[in-house]
Amino acid sequence: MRSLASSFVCGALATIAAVACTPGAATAPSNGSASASGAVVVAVSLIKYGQATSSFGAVGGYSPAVIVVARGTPVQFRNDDTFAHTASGLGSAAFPQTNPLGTAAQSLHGSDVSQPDWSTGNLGAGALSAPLNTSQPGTYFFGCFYHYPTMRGVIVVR
Ligand SMILES: [Cu+2]
Repeated sequence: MRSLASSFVCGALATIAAVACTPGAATAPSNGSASASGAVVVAVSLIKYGQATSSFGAVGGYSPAVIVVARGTPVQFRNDDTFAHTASGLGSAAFPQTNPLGTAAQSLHGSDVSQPDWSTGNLGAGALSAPLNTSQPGTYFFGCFYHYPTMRGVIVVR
């Protein structure tokens, strides 16, 4: 079980490395944090990462949109668009039909995905979010304040 989770994380990191090497990609975040040690970085783009199906329903706007991590692995979000997004916890056990996020999601809230109201806050072009902890195993639904339900995904902490 542990090795399965580890290989998934390594695969995800390899994907991220490939994206980071894309010519013309933003090299420095315009705000936000440095990469945390061992963090899984989720790429964010309404344009690049289209709708996909998952066992949780439609997802999109994040790559990967279903993020599976071993407990304790930090997760960060990097905006690959030229306009703002957020990644914000929905605090629900499934995707709501309409956007439940209030304007509070536009500012940084919480530090762990197990907190129901966590949010990266506004991520400008190229910005990297503060690292979020994954201290509790569970399934955490999240979305973008501006673009839900088009932009949404799931963090699975094992
Ligand atoms: Cu968005």
